[in-house]
Order: sequence, then structure tokens, then C-alpha cells
Amino acid sequence: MNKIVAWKSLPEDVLAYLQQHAQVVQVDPSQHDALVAALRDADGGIGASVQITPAMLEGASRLKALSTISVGYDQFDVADLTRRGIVLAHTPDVLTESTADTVFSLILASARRVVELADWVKAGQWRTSIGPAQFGLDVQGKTIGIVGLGRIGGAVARRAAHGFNMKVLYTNRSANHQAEQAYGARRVELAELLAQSDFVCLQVPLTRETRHLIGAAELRAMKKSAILINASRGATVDEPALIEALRNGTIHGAGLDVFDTEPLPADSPLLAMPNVVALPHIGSATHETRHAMALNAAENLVAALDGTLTTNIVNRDVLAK
Ligand code: 8YV
Repeated sequence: MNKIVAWKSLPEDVLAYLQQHAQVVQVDPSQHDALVAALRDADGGIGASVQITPAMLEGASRLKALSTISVGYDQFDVADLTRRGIVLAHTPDVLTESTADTVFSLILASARRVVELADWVKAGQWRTSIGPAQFGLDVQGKTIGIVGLGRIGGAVARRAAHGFNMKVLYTNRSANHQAEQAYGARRVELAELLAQSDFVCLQVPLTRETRHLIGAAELRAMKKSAILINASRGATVDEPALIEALRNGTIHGAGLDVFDTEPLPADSPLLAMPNVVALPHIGSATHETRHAMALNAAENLVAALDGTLTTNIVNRDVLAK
């Protein structure tokens, strides 16, 4: 029977499903050495939120497949896995809509100051009828610039165009004809997107090319009234430059679900800024979606170990080896 290491706790039914197919060893991810030892002895692995480095896989000679409970796979060295002949599977699709909902809640919360004003009410500050000091910015009818129009970007574009009558600009490696037809999305260069958008929304995976894609110069290129939304990965933005831009009024505000360091350190200047909405990386975090992701990842892993997985493979070239 195959042996599987799980470094994230799994819903009961998903664990039971895996146990029908393999012996499952559950490891507390904070116990680094125990995880490395378990991987050394395993045929497959499933988990999320832990960096799996090449060094951790030295001696893991039986390992045939890893399955991440996420769409993002920046926690793996994909080229190294491919060299080792290890299949990497991920969970796109099942989290698209709930993550797009998170993006939209950041847009609305930042523009309409939902968190700040709800705290203000709870603090007993609402003593007379509100005035301009509590006003926010419109969302409907504005321009959204989506940097990276893949699955989640497309679901954000649909909400923006159909739900909020927004004009959609986007950048992407290739044209997204479906989004152009269905949502009137217009593909532009990053410079034009930054200059025109009221909301700049990052939807790119973290790669060498997208690391610090938004730095001081890009923030300066945005409208002073614009809001930056990031629910992709923290490192797509130069965080110190963003803090500076928010402090100086270079941009109006930011809605952030991801950060350089997570959990966000208690002394982060972002926490003291009224023009920042900060969430604890909840992109896909609903009961329904997290369950669907865990099940999807478990099914991916079982199929990968069987040699029957055809979808959700990150390093397809490993199959040619
Ligand atoms: C979670 C995510 O961080 O799917 C991703 O790439 O960022 C999130 O869904 C992760 O999956 C935690 O389980």
C-alpha cells in the first residue's frame, strides 16, 4: 500500500477517502524534521501553507506525487520536482468564485470604508448624522484594472462588468477573448492600466517575473484616488514602497489579503493605517470551498499515484520523462 504524508489537517471524509487508498501519516507542519523524515519514507504528500524545498526532498526516493491544497504553487520548486520525476498537482477551478468574492469584498470595503466605519460605530463615535468625513468612493461605474486575467481575474471581471457596471482593463500574457466579448475587457499595457484604473487588482501567480511587479514607480503611475487590491501573493508588491505610497497619499488606499510575511507582524505600519483593509489571507477560506479544495487535492493525489491523473497537473512535462 502507498504511504501518504499529510501536512495539513484534512476534513474527516477526505481523510477517510485517502485512507481507503493508502496509509496516511499526519504530520504537524511546525515539526520540520518530522515532516522531512516522513517525506523520506512516502510515495505521496498532500498539504498547504508550507514551503517544500529541494533540501527537504533529499533522500525521498519513493516520492512520486505531491498535491497542494491551493491553486498557487510558489511553495514548491517546480523545476526541481520535475527533475526528480515528482508530479505536482494543484486545485484551480474549485476556489475561483470564492476567491473572486474575497477580491470584491476588499474592493467594496476599501472604497466604502466598511471596516473603518464599522469599528467607528462600535467605538461609540456615531453621535450625529454622518458627513463628508465618513464618505467613501463609488465602486459602480468606475474602471477596474486587472493585472493577470486568468480564472480568478475572469471571475473578478464578471462581477465588475455585470454586477457593478465597471469598465474592465487588463494585462495578461495572452489575450482573453472570452473576457473581451463577455465583459468588454480591454487588454492594455501595464502603464495604461495603472494610469486609468480606479482599482488596480493583482491576480497574477508569484513567479520570478511577477515578484515586486508593483513597486514605487508603478505606485506613482497610479491615480492619486486609486485603490490597490492584492489577494494574489504578498511579494507581487514591494511592501515598503506600498507603505510609503499609502503614507504619502501617492495612492488613496489598499485592500490586502496577502503580505510579505504572514501572519502580518503586529508592528507592521499597515495595521495603523485607516486607508488599509487587511485580511488574514482568506482568499478561498469558506467552509464549502476549503472542503472542495481538500477533496480535489486528495483525488488528485490518488490519481497521480495511480498514474491516471490528467488534469490539475502543474508540471505536465514530468509525465514525458
Ligand atoms: C490558501 C491560496 O493560501 O490557493 C491558494 O493559492 O492562496 C489559498 O487558497 C491555501 O490554499 C491554504 O490552504
